[in-house]
Amino acid sequence: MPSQVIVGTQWGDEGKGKIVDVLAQKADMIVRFQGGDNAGHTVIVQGKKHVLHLLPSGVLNPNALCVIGPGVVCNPFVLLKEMETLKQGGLTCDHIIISDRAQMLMPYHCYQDELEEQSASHKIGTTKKGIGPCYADKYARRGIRFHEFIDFESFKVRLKECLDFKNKLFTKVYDGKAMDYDQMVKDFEAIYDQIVPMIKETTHIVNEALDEDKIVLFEGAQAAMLDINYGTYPYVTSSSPTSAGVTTGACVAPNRIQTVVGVVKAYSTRVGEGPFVTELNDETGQWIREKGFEYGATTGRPRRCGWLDLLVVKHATMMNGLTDIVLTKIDVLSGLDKLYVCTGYEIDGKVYDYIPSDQAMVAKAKPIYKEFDGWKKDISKMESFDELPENCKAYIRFIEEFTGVRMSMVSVGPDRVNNIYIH
Ligand code: 2SA
Ligand code: GDP
Ligand code: MG
Repeated sequence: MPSQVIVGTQWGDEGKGKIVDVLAQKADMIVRFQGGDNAGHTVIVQGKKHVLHLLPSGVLNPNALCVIGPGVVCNPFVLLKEMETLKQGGLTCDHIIISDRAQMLMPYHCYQDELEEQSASHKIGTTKKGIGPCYADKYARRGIRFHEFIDFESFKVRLKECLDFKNKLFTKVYDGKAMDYDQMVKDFEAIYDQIVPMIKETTHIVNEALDEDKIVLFEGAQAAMLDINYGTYPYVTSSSPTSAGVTTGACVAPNRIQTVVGVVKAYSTRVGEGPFVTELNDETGQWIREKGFEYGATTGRPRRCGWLDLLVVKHATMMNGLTDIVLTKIDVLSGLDKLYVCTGYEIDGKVYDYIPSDQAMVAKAKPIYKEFDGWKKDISKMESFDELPENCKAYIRFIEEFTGVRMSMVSVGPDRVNNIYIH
């Protein structure tokens, strides 16, 4: 299908980066439409690991245009560092463009994120990459967009205005330090020549590619439960990491979206604060963390681990209009005697088959589990569905049945080649 959206269905880190890289091998264009360098997408090709934050995970295909779309909050310093790392590894970076409408994530956004997290009574557990403050400025209409960077003299005036405002906030509200304007101007001057040639009007580029039936991937970062409207608010990120986010974040009309692939991890993880109904604060949780190497790809934080919550995946199915599911990391579960999948919540004696909006209620929810027998065999080298142990097949089929979405692929290892294609 020419237009494919790839989104996370849980709390992120489902392995979207790996799946986008696989699909990108046949794509003409890969577009990021939300988020920023809070994302951590790991791609492994022939044993070599690449961790991407701002760059689309399809960047390893040098023939596909990589677009940092209008809905992204882009820290230009981080972007250049990431490109530098790729270049040092012998990869090309001349196929990357930034939307002139994308928000510039500024050094003061990162500092604000840090100060806000420090002083908050209810910490969100952000990545401290400045994401929330940058989106807040965007919607307060005081953000700086990339097209404003091109005329450096007027950019300096905007920077002064914005920094004066932020410095008042830092020193008077947060008891923090003022940031130095002259130094910031110098830092931006130093990256000007590298950034400006990448700034383009991307909405036409993307829509023209769709007109020409080119294969365009829209790569979501974070996931459904971190969605600003429909996630576990306030413990969410500040964007819409869903297929709906593509329409506003990449300027693509809803009727142009054909395939929506939801990436489902075979168990649940979450980084940061907020309710997590199937969390395992025990040896099994620890076992999954170590076996699945569940540590933040951006911050290195240990991820909280738990059983698969199909209420969460069902919620993601509805809000994204999933046409396909790709299941990842099921190889991690090999070796367990029993596995559990959550099919409902019990809250104050009442059974819920959907996720309530009030997080205080979700925090009280008791998971209703369906039990599965485990399997012992290592499945990470298997190449067909038929080869999988029967108990593993039953687990997979139940996910398909419960969500009503066809499973088109099962990922059984982190490398680009560790996949079982089903449909
Ligand atoms: P933010 O920084 O404002 O977006 O944080 C708000 C919440 O969103 C969560 N969040 C994430 N959750 C999972 N993975 C993310 N990316 C990194 C990774 C995270 C890391 O791939 O591992 O390295 O820690 C990501 N980005 C944001 C965040 O934890 C907050 O709950
Ligand atoms: P993303 O944010 O959704 O792109 O996911 P991350 O890259 O943050 O985290 C997923 C982790 O799981 C990475 O370390 C991947 O290399 C790894 N991974 C992806 N798919 C699989 C899989 O099927 N099996 C195993 N064992 N690891 C996987
Ligand atoms: Mg990640």
